[in-house]
Amino acid sequence: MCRFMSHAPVLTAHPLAPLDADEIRCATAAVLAGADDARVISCARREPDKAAYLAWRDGDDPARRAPAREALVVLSRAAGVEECVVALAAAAIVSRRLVPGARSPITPEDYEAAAACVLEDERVVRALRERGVEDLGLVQIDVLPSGALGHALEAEHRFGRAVAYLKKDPLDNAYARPIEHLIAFVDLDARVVLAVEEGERRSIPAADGDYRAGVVAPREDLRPFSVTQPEGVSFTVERGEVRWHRWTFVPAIDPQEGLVLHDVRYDGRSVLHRGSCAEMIVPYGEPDPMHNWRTYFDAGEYGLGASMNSLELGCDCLGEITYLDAWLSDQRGEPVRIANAICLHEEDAGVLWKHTDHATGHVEVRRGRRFVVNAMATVGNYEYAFRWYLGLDGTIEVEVQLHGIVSTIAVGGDRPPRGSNPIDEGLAAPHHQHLFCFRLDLDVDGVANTVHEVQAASLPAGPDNPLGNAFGPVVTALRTEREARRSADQHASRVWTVSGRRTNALGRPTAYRLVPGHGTATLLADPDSSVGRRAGFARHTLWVTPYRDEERFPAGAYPYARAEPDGLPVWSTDRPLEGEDVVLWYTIGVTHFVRPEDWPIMPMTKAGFSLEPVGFFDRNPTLDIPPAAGGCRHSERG
Ligand SMILES: [Cu+2]
Repeated sequence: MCRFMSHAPVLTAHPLAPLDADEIRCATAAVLAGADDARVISCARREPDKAAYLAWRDGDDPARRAPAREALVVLSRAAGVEECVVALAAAAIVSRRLVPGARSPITPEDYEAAAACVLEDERVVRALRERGVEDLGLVQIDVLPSGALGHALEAEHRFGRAVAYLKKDPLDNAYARPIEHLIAFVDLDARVVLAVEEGERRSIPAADGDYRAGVVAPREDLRPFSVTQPEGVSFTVERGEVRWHRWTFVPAIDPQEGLVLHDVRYDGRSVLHRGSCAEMIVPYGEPDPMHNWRTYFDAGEYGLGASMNSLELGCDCLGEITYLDAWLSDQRGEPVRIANAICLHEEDAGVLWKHTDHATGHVEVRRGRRFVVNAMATVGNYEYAFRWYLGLDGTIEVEVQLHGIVSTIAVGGDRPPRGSNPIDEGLAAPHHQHLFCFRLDLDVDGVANTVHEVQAASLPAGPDNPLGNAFGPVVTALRTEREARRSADQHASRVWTVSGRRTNALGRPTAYRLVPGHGTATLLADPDSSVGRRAGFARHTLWVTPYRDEERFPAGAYPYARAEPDGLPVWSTDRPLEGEDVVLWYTIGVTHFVRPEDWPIMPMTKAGFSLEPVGFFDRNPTLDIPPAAGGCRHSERG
């Protein structure tokens, strides 16, 4: 029995709830005993076997036991990456194995140590002085993944490429002044500079990118805006499970994926067993040699969980908010708390439904509201908010909001940047993409599901269509993995339905459909390029695979500097899908040609998709939503 667990939090937590501080201490202490060379990369809940979990969740034996809680601790060791499973109740190691060929991501400690050692390196300091930079306190170092481009250092080292920016004061926006064509190659394990590469020198731009309060005079014509719920909120959080309206689910922060929603059910009926952004990449399109290697796998190479913000009431979130903390591990195995990592609240959602009877003037109108689950990550120059909205009508919307500061390149020298847009004096911003792959383990009324593509088409004119104006849906079963690699086609109103074995009152299978929203770009890089090979998942908007416990990350669990394809393009062969436990992999894609309005800080951009019930209910499930308190006075018009 683990000595840290005297107050036994595991006895009360939901089987899918994330680890707390005591559990992290317990798990890391077990695996670090006698492993002096080890650094902890992550420590998280090892999710129970799906079948065992569902047997417990759907079972009717009141004495049934929840699946035992286990932790997965990932270590960086001299011999490589090691995965250790710990049974928490006994503090016992269940298994440990080295993962062949895996390299660990850039942890927060790696990042900090790498940035510090760059500014202590004589070659870097000399190169900065030669460019007129004397005050190192004003230099910002960004540590970026190496990529997998066949660099001579790749075979022997896990390294990052460090680039430099010059600020005018310590809190200034560094991206206004990139110090071009100076790259330090940093060994992330030894934490030393391996090499310094210099290219064409360009003058440091004179641009000003300061956007801070106090620097910009605030406008004075906005009056306060507040959201109140005087009788309290309509949701509860107990043992890690959220209940709102007919919905239940368990939210969590995973070190790699960030926000995860587990076991999302409506009225007890299963809809989504697990949903998360399982990988995201940001490939750049600027061919300049200082920039052409830039591609970030923000989940697999940094960790979206490790990058989570502590959200603040009144700033990040408005209204009656309930926050959940996240617990991660530092490299020594000590728990790290991210306070207020997940924000839960209700939002007004406009009119849910309305009709004015034109004959009588009678009006019925109901206000909608939605439940918001939000978490936000800062990864380098960008912020990403991952927002899930649950609707009264059974709809689940997923929205990614993009914030932050664009990556920049100094303009000048012999060759002006060819893959960038100008944004300020001597400054441009490279074209790039943001591709977010959501892993959606849909279980619509049970695990056995079938996926169809539905799109609109005109019917040929003829005896059955004498006026030539008829049209209808064309429904195609996606029977195998190969048939299920699809792109979006909004011209054809293309959607994908996932149906179960249950039938509705009309005798049709109950279903949900995945409806693309804004952001349907796919990867633009050549399929044979390095990023094309490493991020093959992003070449299609949709993939469907049969559920496998181990198939979690679309570019593989350890994409750092991995040159060979991994993840979806490797697992996905041509396995059958009909009536299987299917997993949908949907990539939201944004291609960003930077606008002047995106500088010096971007106004929010959003992209997403929705999951909508289609015959999951027999009719509009919201007829019983009560009218607004106090009633409406439409009918009294003269
Ligand atoms: Cu962008």
